Formats: sequence, C-alpha cells, structure tokens
Amino acid sequence: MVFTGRPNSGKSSLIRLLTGLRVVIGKMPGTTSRIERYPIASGLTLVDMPGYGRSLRSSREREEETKDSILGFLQDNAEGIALVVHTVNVSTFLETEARLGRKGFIPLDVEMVQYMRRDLGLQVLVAANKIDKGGTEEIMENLEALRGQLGPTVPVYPVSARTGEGVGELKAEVHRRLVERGFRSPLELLR
Ligand SMILES: Nc1nc2c(ncn2[C@@H]2O[C@H](COP(=O)(O)OP(=O)(O)OP(=O)(O)O)[C@@H](O)[C@H]2O)c(=O)[nH]1
Ligand SMILES: [Mg+2]
Repeated sequence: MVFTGRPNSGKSSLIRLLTGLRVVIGKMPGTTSRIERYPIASGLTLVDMPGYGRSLRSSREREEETKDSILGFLQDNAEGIALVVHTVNVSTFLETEARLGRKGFIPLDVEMVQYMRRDLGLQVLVAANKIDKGGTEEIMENLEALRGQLGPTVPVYPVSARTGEGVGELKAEVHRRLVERGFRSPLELLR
C-alpha cells in the first residue's frame, strides 16, 4: 500500500492516523525525503513517499531525482501494489494550481492519479486533506474543482488528519479494499 501526494499535503500525518505508525511528520515540505517502507501485516508493506511535484523549498535537481525514484518505484512494483492513497491539500488546491500554472508548471495531482490508474492499473483513493483549514465555502469550492478534474470514477474522501474528521470513512474503505485483495485485518494488527 503506497501513499503519494505533493510535498506537505499530509501523507505522513494520515498514515499515523490510519495505522498508528510513528512516521515522521513536519511543518516544512520535504520532511519525508526517501521512500520509507514499513511492514504492517503478513505480505503487506506500507510505503510513505516523499512529496511529488514542485515546491518552493527544494532544488530542481532534487525534485527531478525524487520524481524519478517515485515513478521508478511505482512502475517496478505496480503488480504488487494493493492500493494507493493519494493525498491532496484540498484547502489550497486551486491556489496551488494557479500559482504553479503562472510559473509554467503542471500541478501534477490529477495527472499523477490518472497515470497511476490508467497506465499502471493501480487502485487509487484520493484523500482530500486539511478540510479543517480555511472557510467552509473555500473548502467546498476546492473539493468540487478537484472532483471535477478527477472525474466521477475516482473516489475522493474529504478528511482532516488534524481533527480526524472523515478519517473513519477513508480507513473503512482502505480496509475493505485490502481485505478484498486477500489481507486479513490489515490495519488492526498494528493497534
Ligand atoms: N491544518 C491541518 N494541518 C495538517 C493536516 N494534515 C497534516 N497537516 C500538517 O501539514 C504538515 C505536513 O504534514 P506531513 O504529514 O508531514 O505531510 P507530508 O505530505 O508527509 O509531507 P512531506 O513528507 O514533506 O512530503 C504538518 O505540519 C502537519 O501537521 C490537516 O488535516 N489539517
Ligand atoms: Mg511525509
């Protein structure tokens, strides 16, 4: 099971809430700097990815390196990946898109999800994280835009890794999909 998403979107925070694993969380983008593997059940490894995509703090070279290692990992392991949870900071989705767009960059969230689904044949759930941040209207607007761009076949779970809102629903779906793939009580073993 793999967690992907832009730097600072809350991947590691969500992993903590979903599994209880003491993964490292940080205020600044780039906290998870390597692909981290945690065996969580028999035959099941949880993978916490570094952030993917342009961010202010890292160098272009470092970013390319990270991008290559993430894509390489996904391509090499596609057969064995039971599920991907792609985390988006939904409180700034449109803002980030506009900011990157002005600089000529592709935001990559939607492209990445589509690539994983269409080209690699992976099951992807999208965690629209940080719904506690900013006004309700803004969150709804961002959420709608994200859902619109992803299309109706991609399941989107609005969550807050800070308050725990919505995490129960996401966890139930993660659990359901893993059980479907033959893993028994994959997340409960860690408690
Ligand atoms: N308000 C709010 N903050 C959050 C939420 N989830 C994560 N954060 C904060 O966002 C920051 C980044 O969290 P991480 O979990 O380290 O994010 P990440 O995606 O693993 O980041 P990288 O490893 O750098 O790619 C931390 O300061 C978290 O406390 C959330 O739902 N709401
Ligand atoms: Mg991280």
